[in-house]
Amino acid sequence: MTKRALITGITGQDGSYLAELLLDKGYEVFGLVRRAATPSTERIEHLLDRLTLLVGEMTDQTSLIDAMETSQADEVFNLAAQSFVGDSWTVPISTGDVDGLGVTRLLEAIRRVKPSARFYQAATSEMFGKVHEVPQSETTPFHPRSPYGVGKVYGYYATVNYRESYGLHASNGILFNHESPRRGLEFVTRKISDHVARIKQGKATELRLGNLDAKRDWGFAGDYVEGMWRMLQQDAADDYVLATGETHTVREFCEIAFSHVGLDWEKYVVVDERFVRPAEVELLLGDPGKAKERLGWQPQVTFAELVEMMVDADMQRVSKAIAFENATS
Ligand code: NDP
Ligand code: GDR
Repeated sequence: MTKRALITGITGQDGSYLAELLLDKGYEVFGLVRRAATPSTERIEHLLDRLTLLVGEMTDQTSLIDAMETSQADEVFNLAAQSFVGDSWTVPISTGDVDGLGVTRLLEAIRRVKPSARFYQAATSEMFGKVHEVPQSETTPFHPRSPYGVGKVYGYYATVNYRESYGLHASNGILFNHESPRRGLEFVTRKISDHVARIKQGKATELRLGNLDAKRDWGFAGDYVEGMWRMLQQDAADDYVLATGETHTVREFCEIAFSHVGLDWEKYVVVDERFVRPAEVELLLGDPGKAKERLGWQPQVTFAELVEMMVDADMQRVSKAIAFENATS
C-alpha cells in the first residue's frame, strides 16, 4: 500500500529536499502551506504537480486537525518553524507560539485523528546553546540562548511527553546546522555564498557580518533529510543527533568561499555590530554516534564540498540574472 506523508514547512529548505526523497520512495506527499499574498513555493516549484498542498498554520488548531483528516498521513514530519535565530528576539512571542506550542497542536491533531501515525519533530542543536559539554550528544543538558532555542526546547519535551503519555511513535531529530544552495539568504552560509558570487561578478563590493569566531557543525541538508526518514522507520521512537562531528568558524567558511573564486576574504568582509546577537551560541559540535550505530546514517558531503557547492550555485544564479538583465535592457 502507498504510504502517505504530511510535511509541515514543505516550502522551506528541508521540506523541499524531504518532499523529493519521499516522492522518490513512492510516498503520496501532502504539504501544509500558509496562506500568503505572495506564494513561497519557489523551492518546490518542480514538484508541484506531484504534491497535494493543504492550507494551514501552526497557530491554528483547526487547520492541523483538517490536515490530518484529509491526508490520513502514516508519517508526519513537523518542519514548520520561525527558524531564523536572529529574528527570534524581534518576534519572541510568535516564535514561541509556532516553534513551541505549535508542536503540541500538531501532536494533539495526530492523537485525535490518527494516533498510529509516526511523528518527526525538527529539534535543534540550538537547544544546547551555552554548551555544557563538547561534543554534544542526546544526553547533553540543554541551555538555550535565544527565544528560538527556548521554543524548540518546549517542542522537544512536548514530543517526548506525547510518546510517554500516549505511546505515540514520536521522535526528535536534534539536527545540527545543515545548509544547501536552497538555504534562506539570511543565514550566514548562504549570505556568504551569495555575496561571494555578487562581489566576483561586480554586483556588490563588501560583505557585512557579525561574529566571525562562532563555530558550527555544518552539513549538507540533502544528507540530513535521509536521517529524518530513517528515524521514522525504526520499530521504536527515540531521539537522535544528526551532525558531522566537525566544527568550523564563520571565518573559515569565508576563507574557503572567497578563495574558491580566487578572492581574498579579508579585502571584502566587514564586521558590523548590527549582526551581533544579544546572546551568542559560541560553539556547536555534534556527536552523531547513536545515529550512525542505530540508523546506519552518515553524512556524505564534506565541509569544503558544501561551501563550494553553495558558491558554485550562487555563481550560476547571479550570472543568469546578469545575462537576463543585459538581454532585457
Ligand atoms: P526554513 O526556514 O527554510 O523553513 C521553515 C518552514 O516553516 C517554511 O516552509 C515556512 O513557511 C514554514 N512556517 C513558518 N511558520 C509557519 C507557520 N506559522 N505555520 C506553518 N508553516 C510555517 O527552515 P529549514 O528548512 O532550514 O528547517 C526546517 C526545520 O528544521 C525548522 O523547524 C528548523 O527550525 C529546524 N532546524 C533546521 C536546521 C537547519 O540547519 N536548517 C537545524 C536544526 C533544526 P513559509 O514558506 O510560508 O515561510
Ligand atoms: P544559526 O544559523 O543561528 O546557527 O541557526 P545562522 O546561519 O543564522 O548563524 C550561524 C552563526 O553565524 C554567526 N553570524 C551570522 N549569522 C547570520 N545569520 N548573519 C550574519 O551576518 C552573521 N555573522 C555571524 C551567528 O551569530 C551564528 O553564530 C541555524 C538555523 O537554521 C536554526 O533554525 C537551526 O536550528 C540551527 O541552525 C541549528
